[in-house]
Amino acid sequence: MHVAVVGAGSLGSLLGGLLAREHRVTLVGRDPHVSAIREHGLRVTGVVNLTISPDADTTAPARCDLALVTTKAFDTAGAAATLADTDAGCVVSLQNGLGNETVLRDRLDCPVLAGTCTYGARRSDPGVVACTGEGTVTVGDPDGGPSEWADRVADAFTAADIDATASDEMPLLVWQKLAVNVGINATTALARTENGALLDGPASSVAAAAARETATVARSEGVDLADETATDAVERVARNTRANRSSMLQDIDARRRTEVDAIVGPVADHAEPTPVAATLAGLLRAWEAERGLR
Ligand code: KPL
Repeated sequence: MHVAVVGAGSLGSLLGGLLAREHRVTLVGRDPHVSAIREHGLRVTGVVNLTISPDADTTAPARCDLALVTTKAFDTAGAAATLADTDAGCVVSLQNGLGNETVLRDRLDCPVLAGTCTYGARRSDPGVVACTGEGTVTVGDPDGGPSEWADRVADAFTAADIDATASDEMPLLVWQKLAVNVGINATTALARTENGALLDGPASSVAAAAARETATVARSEGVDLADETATDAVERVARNTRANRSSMLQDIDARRRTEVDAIVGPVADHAEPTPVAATLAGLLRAWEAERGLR
């Protein structure tokens, strides 16, 4: 299978490197990362160790069987533009936040799937990505229900030794992941702590309250996410990734724009009262505004 990965940041580079063990992979990203991969290959360090040579380019290939979108949520329209001239069999969003599949579907003429991924990744130098934790990939129709493409994509991941499943319950899984990201990313970004600090530290009640608000909003949107399922998921992920700096904290550390609008926005800006999420979003947006990032 030919897989194009649009957004060769940390997660995209890691998944592309792992998939290249079995498939032809084109990593679509920016220099100097792309040039480094062309010259020396991609080095994966940490939990998985390998050096591999996927294709790397700043533009998408003319054809591919599968395109994975791993850009930041605010770059989704840009990812769709990158893929506009690509004849792709199927596109899978493996991004944070809500609404990415709608943006892709509105702009692309092929099946679009939703996906979640629990691998941890961090990019250090050009051409290098660290795997900070092995995880699983789940793909499926964003509206729920069976999908032949989801089965095919899960099989392609599995063939490359990546634990993957196709699910017909993506709306629930996407909202559950959102609860984890609202609870963990926003809180750790503002408190400047590693994920493990949410297990029993002073910010743990903030993360749990934000997860409960996410579950309330999910239910009001017709997705049956229980409060306890959301708070349990936050606790489980904080435990499994206790040494990680969340992607939002990494953005704050690097003084980059965060994914606050796609992650916290759907909860903070909802008609349901969500005071904790609204406070988290307000503080993160103020941080961005102060630095001219929004
Ligand atoms: O997805 C993540 C992120 O950092 O974006 C979690 C699961 C919170 C791991 O850090």
